[in-house]
Amino acid sequence: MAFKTRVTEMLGIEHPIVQGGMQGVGLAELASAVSNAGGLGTLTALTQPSPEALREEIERCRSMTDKPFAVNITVLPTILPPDYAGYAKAAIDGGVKIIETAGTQQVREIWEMAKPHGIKILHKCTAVRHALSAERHGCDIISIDGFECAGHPGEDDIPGLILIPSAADKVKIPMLASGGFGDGRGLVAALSLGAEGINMGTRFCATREAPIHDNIKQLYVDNDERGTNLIFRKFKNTARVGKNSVSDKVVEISARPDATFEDIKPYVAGAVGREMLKSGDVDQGIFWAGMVQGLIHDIPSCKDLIERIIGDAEEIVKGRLGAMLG
Ligand code: FMN
Repeated sequence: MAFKTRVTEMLGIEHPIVQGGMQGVGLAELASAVSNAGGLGTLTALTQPSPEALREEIERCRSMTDKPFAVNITVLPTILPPDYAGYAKAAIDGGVKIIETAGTQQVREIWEMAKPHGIKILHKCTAVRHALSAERHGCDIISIDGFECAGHPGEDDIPGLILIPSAADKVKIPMLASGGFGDGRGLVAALSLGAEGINMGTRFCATREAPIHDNIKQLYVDNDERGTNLIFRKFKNTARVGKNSVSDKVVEISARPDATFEDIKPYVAGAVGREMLKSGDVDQGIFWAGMVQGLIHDIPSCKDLIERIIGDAEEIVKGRLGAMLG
């Protein structure tokens, strides 16, 4: 059995389950495993040091799966912006059919580049108004990310239970529910709330194929739903990260009335966080994680995870909910 939605139709995938872009994690090993399991795997462009390296990673992923996969391009405010257009061109030239974008309005330049090539644009955002704006600008699918999510939940603090149906009331193009999803119950809930699939980040980090150290995978299992910290609030660039001694320290420093970004800078370097994913030193730096850690209890293969989610969702719809109807 499979859940057929506009998302599965548009993306040409079997199950309405997407692996969102993940800095340091979205490599060919994970993306191909998710796609081979019938979901949509995603390579993360900026994990590659250059557009040329992304071209090679796309080729590597294609050698590992003949199913569709996406490339995520995340545009964040930064002093020295990466060559976003170069990464977009690498994805287009590489024949990728789906691009996931996230971040500032500058993503529109990527949409303009990709659309003429028939590429489907999946845009991730955290507010209904941003979803409507993306729809107006020709995006194909919205990934709406609730306050529970790992990464950047925005500044409105609206959890998925409200955000997803609020968006579904207004957005006409198909939507993926994102943030806090990790099992079959979540998938059924997302479909009930008006989404046509789910996007998961944290849950896919705790899979066999995630190319990160076993200690970090175990951390996602050991942490419960309280195992995150919100950092960068003060700078209006809120990020939900895993709770450890480093993110605790950042929270502590940020609470000082006179704290500036310079005070926390030594603790939050992205390069150290990426190194931590490889070294397995759980207190080396900052790592991205969502509240869904409270629902993660094992480290399955992507295939077993996706099969379990679909099987459980089916059982809930046909069994538990069906029985309630008598
Ligand atoms: N989202 C992006 O758009 N770009 C990124 O580079 C990115 N890096 C992430 C790295 C990690 C390790 C994790 C866990 C998430 C990251 N995200 C990024 C967010 C995910 O794509 C996804 O939106 C989010 O994890 C959904 O919430 P969940 O973790 O509760 O499933």
